[in-house]
Formats: sequence, C-alpha cells, structure tokens
Amino acid sequence: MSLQAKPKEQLISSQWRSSNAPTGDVSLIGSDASRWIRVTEAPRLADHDDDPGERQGDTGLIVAPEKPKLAKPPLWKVVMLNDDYTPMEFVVEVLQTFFGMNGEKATQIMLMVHRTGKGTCGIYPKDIAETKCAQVNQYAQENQHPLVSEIEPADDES
Ligand code: TYC
Repeated sequence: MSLQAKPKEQLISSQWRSSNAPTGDVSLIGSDASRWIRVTEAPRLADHDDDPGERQGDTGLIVAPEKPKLAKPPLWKVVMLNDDYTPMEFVVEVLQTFFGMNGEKATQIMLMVHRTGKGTCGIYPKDIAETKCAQVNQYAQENQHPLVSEIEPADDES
C-alpha cells in the first residue's frame, strides 16, 4: 500500500507518536505497519485554511482539543428573617435539617438573625437556593410558625 493511494490519511511516524500524540483513534496501516499509524479525526494545524494549495503550514501535528470553558453559575444567598414568635429551638432545627449545620453553628446563625433581623444560611446556585428557601418556608408553615426565608443574589457573582 503506497502513501499516495491514501491522500486523505494523516500519517505520522510511530516513533513521533509514541512520545507526543494522545492515545486512541489510531490504527496501523500500510505494508510497513511498524512505522506508520493512521490518526483518525485529529484536527490539524492547517485545517482552518480553506485553500488546499497552501499547505506549507500543515505539519501533521495533532492539536489537543480546546478545554471546554465552563462558566460558574451565579450564586444566591438563602436569607432567614427574624420574627417575634418562632421558637429559637425550631430555627436551630431548620438550620441543621436544611443547611447541614451542627448545633453550635446553627445556634450562632439563629442568634445572629435574632439580633440583627436577618442572616445568611447558605450560598448556592439559584435553583438550589430556591429549593431550600421553599423547603424552609413550607416546613415553618406546616408547624404553624411565621418563620420566613428568602433568596437574594450573592455579592460576589463573578
Ligand atoms: N426572634 C425569635 C424569638 O425570640 C427567634 C428567631 C430567630 C426567629 C431567628 C426567627 O429567623 C429567626 N423566639
């Protein structure tokens, strides 16, 4: 099998490939299979060049695919509001149940809300913050307490 007969195949020396190329998508071809491998669907440096006459930049090097850029989701706070009637023990229970706090941390946050009027229970992507807020408000209603939480954008959204 000559190299001319397969013009669309990208051939690189197996020696080069063994130290530089990623694994996978390769197979041995040709009569001299020990020297050449086929690289399938590997982007080439010159692939963005539409003019087939200008091939001098085509080095046959395999280009690593770009890392996907993942944006961080905007974050939202779940904020608990003070009231005059909800028992402190109930607020502590809510903070432990829905926000995974231990007793000490839950008591600290509850007292902060009690003294200042509001306090942050946790910071989450919006859908999770909405769910926790709804869970807190529903649980308070089910237990006939006026406790209310709400969500607001976290300051550091970048
Ligand atoms: N202020 C309430 C009391 O004195 C306790 C309380 C704390 C209520 C925090 C709500 O989010 C709250 N019983």
